[in-house]
Amino acid sequence: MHIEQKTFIAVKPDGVRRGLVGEIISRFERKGYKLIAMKMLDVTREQAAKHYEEHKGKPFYERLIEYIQSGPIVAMVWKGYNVIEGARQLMGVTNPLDAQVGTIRADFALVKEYNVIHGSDSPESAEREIAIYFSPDELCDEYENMAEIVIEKLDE
Ligand code: D4T
Repeated sequence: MHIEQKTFIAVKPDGVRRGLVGEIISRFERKGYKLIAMKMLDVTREQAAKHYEEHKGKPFYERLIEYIQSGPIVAMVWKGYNVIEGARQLMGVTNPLDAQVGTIRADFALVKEYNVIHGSDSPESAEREIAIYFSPDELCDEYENMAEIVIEKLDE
C-alpha cells in the first residue's frame, strides 16, 4: 500500500523576488507530485506567529517573522507518494551550505536565513500548516495526475 501524503510548500519572499517560483514549481511537477492548491499572499503577523510557533523564544525568531512578511509568498499544497520526505529531498537541508548539490537550497540559496523555500517536516506539521493558509474547499483534489495513475497500477 503506498503512502499518500499532503505537504505545505511555500516559496518564501526571497524566492518570489528572485523569480524562482516557476523553477520551483517545475521541479515538483517533474518529480510527479500533484499540485492541489496554490495562492500568492502577504503573510499576516498572526499567520507568521502560528507558522513558526515552535521557534518562539529562539534568537532568530523575530528576524524569521520579519523575513516571512517581507514580501508576498507563494503558498502551495502538494500531494503524492511520500511527498513530505520527497519534498525535503528536493529542497535540501535548512542551511544551503550543507545541502546536496542539485537541491533547491544548494542551487539557489547562500544562507539559512534566506533559504528560498519552506516545506513541512511531518504529517502533523503539514496538516497544521495547510490549515494556516488554506480552507478545505480550496484544495482541488478531484483530478488524477499521471503519477497517481502509475501508483494505482503498482497497487493492483
Ligand atoms: P522552514 O521551516 O523555513 O522550511 O525551514 P526548515 O524546516 O528547513 O528549518 P527550521 O524549521 O529548523 O527553521 C525555520 C527557519 O528558520 C531559519 N533559521 C533556522 C535561522 O534563521 N537560523 C537558524 O539557526 C535556524 C535553525 C531558517 C528556516
